Amino acid sequence: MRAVYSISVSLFLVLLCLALPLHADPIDIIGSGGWQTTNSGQIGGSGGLYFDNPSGDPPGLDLNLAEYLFSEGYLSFNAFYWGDASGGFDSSMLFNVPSGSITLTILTEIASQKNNNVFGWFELSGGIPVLHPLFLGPDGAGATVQFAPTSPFGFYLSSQGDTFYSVASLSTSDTGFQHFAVMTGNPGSSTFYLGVEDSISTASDRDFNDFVVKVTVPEPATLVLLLVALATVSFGTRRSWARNT
Ligand SMILES: [Ca+2]
Ligand SMILES: [Ca+2]
Repeated sequence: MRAVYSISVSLFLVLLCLALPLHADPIDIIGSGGWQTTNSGQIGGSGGLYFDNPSGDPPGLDLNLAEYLFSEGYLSFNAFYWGDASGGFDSSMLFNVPSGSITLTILTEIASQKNNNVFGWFELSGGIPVLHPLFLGPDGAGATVQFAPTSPFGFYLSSQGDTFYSVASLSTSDTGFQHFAVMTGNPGSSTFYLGVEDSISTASDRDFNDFVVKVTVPEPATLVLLLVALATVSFGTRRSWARNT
């Protein structure tokens, strides 16, 4: 009888999981854009994508965000970026992630202000951003941090008295211009890359390599639930079979 009860509960869990959106992406971007594919013809400083512009950094470091991620092997061609299909940005990006902590690791900062720039996440309280700094000026490549944001949340970067938000309408300068770019090898994976342009768009190279972080997010809970439920069914069935033989 207990075995029947156990199997019934397990089957209920499986059905519940199947009813939930199993294929929800680990990170859900709230904005007007979508995941778009890149290809070799779009990358290379041609300006075809809003973050793919010729970098003004010194020779050897003059790789924009996409060029940097490709050359270092973090991504390969036919990766994805968040924006519109013609290469333009989504001016307002907020993020939802499954519960659990997110891990950020600085990959590089190719910027004259790298020892002064402050990066963090923000939440909105009555439309006003509440800032939570994560990396201060001295933090550089290899620095890592874990945090558990309140979803939905955004990212910000403060540089030279300006603060740029992933909701560009909030930015203190260059308002409306998106200073953040998100790329991934697979929107269903748990790894994303974020690049930031730290200067106003009319006076910068728009290379988005000024602050580059790797973002690792938890797997969607529904998948974990399903695996637990399936394991429970298997265990209950085996116990029931063992008791009846
Ligand atoms: Ca730049
Ligand atoms: Ca730069």
